[in-house]
Amino acid sequence: MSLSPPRVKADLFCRVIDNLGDVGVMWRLARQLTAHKNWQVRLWVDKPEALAAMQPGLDLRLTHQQCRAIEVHRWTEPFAQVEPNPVVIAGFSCDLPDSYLTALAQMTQVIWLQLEYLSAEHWVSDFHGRSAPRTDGLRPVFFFPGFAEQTGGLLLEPDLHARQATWSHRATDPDWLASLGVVTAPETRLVSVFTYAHAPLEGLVAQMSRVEQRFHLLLPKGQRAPDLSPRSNVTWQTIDFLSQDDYDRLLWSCDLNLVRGEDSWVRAIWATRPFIWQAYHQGQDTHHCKIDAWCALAQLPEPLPHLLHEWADGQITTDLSPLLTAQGWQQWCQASSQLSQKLSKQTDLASRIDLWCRKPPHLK
Ligand code: TRH
Repeated sequence: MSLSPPRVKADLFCRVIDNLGDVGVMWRLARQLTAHKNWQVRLWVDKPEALAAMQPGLDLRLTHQQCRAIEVHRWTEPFAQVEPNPVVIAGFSCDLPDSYLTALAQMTQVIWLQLEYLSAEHWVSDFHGRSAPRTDGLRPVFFFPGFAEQTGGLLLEPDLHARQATWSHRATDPDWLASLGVVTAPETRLVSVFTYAHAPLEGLVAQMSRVEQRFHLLLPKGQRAPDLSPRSNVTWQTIDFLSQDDYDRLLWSCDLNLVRGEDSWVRAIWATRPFIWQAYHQGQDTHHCKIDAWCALAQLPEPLPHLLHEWADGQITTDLSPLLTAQGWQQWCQASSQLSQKLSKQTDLASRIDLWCRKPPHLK
């Protein structure tokens, strides 16, 4: 008989600034801690509407509810009078409510993690785990997800690869794709498209149209459709915005995934298929440093490194066609699969957070 470790009670906070990554990451983390680590999670989210898009069944009329064994609360101001839980995680280092912090400062044993943005840059290893003592005695710890052992790791469910293998074994279920309204001719490469509005989709489609190969693009509702002149070999359609679980299935079912931001990027890595990541555009070329770091780590086949920079900025001149031919494609598939396997070997983010909170290391 295996004994569960003692229950960890935690408050997770999420402000939906823009886009969906904030709540996407925090929901995934909440689910993993609850399902696999014996945590009891209270998730405070200021816009549950964003969560409802990826988690069907959430009732937006309620101020709080149980969903997948997680207590989901609408985070309103002024903040509810609640006794804080002994573990607190601020998603993307969002500010916590003043009244909550006052109550937190009166508790004797508190672990407060500021969960930061994901980046492959080297400095992340140096800053991960550092804390910043405050005048009220609280010591938030900066917890950086990342790709190296000295970071917080990546979100990866322990059973993800097994589920994915079962799925792929069924040759990426045509019935399931048909239930989304997707029916394609044989030998067509399916492409999932989730990019920022300025992604140069037309440029990519123009390159695809020069290859002897059929492509079919799947665009979730809300995604800008490419301005396509009729092409014989490149078609596209809109599909519903999917639940997070179905979005994973979509990534496993497609031959090429266009992803962005943070969470879909990581999911595309686990999907083991070729993908093109669009970094979130930041001022002062910050996103270019992130792309450089990612390309150095991932050892992407040429000409992807250059293309990713252009792709993020919304124009492509790089010729991707060498990777779209049969031989180049094989190379790209192999590189994607190897990368996924390599990164899967690391301890995942939820496990590292769990370990940190159960056995807090000496604070740096
Ligand atoms: O929405 P994003 O652009 O979010 C980004 C990142 O979080 C980035 O780090 C942050 O700085 C910026 O916002 C403000 O992309 P991301 O991170 O991929 O999040 C999208 C979420 O939506 C992810 O959890 C997957 C989910 N999703 C579905 O559940 N179903 C779908 O059909 C699609 C297309 C996405």
